[in-house]
Amino acid sequence: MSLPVSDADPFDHENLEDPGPMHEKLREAGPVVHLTRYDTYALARYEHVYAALTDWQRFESGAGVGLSNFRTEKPWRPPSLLLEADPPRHDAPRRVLSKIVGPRSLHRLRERWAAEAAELVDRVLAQGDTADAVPALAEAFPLRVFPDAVGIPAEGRESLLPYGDHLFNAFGPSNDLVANGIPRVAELSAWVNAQCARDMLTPDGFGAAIWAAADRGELTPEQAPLVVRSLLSAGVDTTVHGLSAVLYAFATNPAQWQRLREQPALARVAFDEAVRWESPVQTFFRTATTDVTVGDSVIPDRAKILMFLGAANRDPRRWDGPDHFDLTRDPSGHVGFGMGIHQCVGQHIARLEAESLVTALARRVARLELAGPVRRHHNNTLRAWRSIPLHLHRS
Ligand code: OW4
Repeated sequence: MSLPVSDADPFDHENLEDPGPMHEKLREAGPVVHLTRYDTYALARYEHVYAALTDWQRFESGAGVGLSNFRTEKPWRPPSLLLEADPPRHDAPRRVLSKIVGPRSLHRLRERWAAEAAELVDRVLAQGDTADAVPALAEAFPLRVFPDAVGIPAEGRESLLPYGDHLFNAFGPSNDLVANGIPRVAELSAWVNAQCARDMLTPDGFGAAIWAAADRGELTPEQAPLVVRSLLSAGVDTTVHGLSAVLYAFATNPAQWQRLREQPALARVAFDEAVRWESPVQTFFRTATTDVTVGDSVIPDRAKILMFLGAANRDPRRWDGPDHFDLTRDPSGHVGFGMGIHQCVGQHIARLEAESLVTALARRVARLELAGPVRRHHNNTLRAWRSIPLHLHRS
């Protein structure tokens, strides 16, 4: 029995700025590595991350998917019925939401979102040939179309980003990033929770559809607002940084932009390749429900296990030239949306947002390149961006 150890802190600022070198060390150290700093077990190879994600019985989510264990520490908000639950509690909320945000239901949004994206890109281009892609595109587009689709009012929706930022920080240790979010958490949570009530939601949105499922007895009236909360929690920061990732990928890989321009239908695969390449959600924890043998090592019952989605998505054992953003590759099987019963229920929304925005840009912009230094935003869970200055050369 051997157990490789590491004193790396995945949540320190150096690793949040550039996790690549740490990912490589963890992958090379062995199938599982004890992270002594947090007494948690790291999985960083694709094979083992995939295996754990598809084994919810031994790698549970119900004790929380952050570092803290709900069975011994009170969670900072009532747990999510989706992310932080396992069967059977997870089943009804998952079934209801998968239908509401599934590919068939989203069809009615395609034309509207294509038009919104075209308008936004035209507005940005009208202001000149440079723009900061993070606020001007990656934040502006989801903040426009997603809350509308859920059915919440325009007022206050700027609270969604800082709420999500704190939520994703709170999956990590109680470090400076979490401390910085605490002063606003009561205000932001109160606002988000208020939007989940039936009478706050427009009749045609995802939120109203969740309440209609409760009326049909598919959810209890207590479950409905928490399912709406999941959409508002998971649906904004993730797509903002996913869109930032695909824009950064194109800005730094001009040949791939030319390929997309020649073949606009590549917009969808480009987004999945960017999700593989950047892994906007870098990590989630699971909790062992029993002693689990991985390779030659035993993860003890109750231990927290940190799943490095970003490391798995660049594991050279699974991917050829993993560090290249390459539209000729088939990125399917990436674990950027997770895998198994918890795989991102909103992934079709994210893909449709990306397809809409990237297609609108490809129609109008012949070339895009960085116009200055990029800046990351550090978050304990997200591979996030603060600024991506772009030169947009109109076609
Ligand atoms: C990535 C996710 C993230 C944050 C919150 C929730 C889900 C939720 N999925 O269900 O509240």
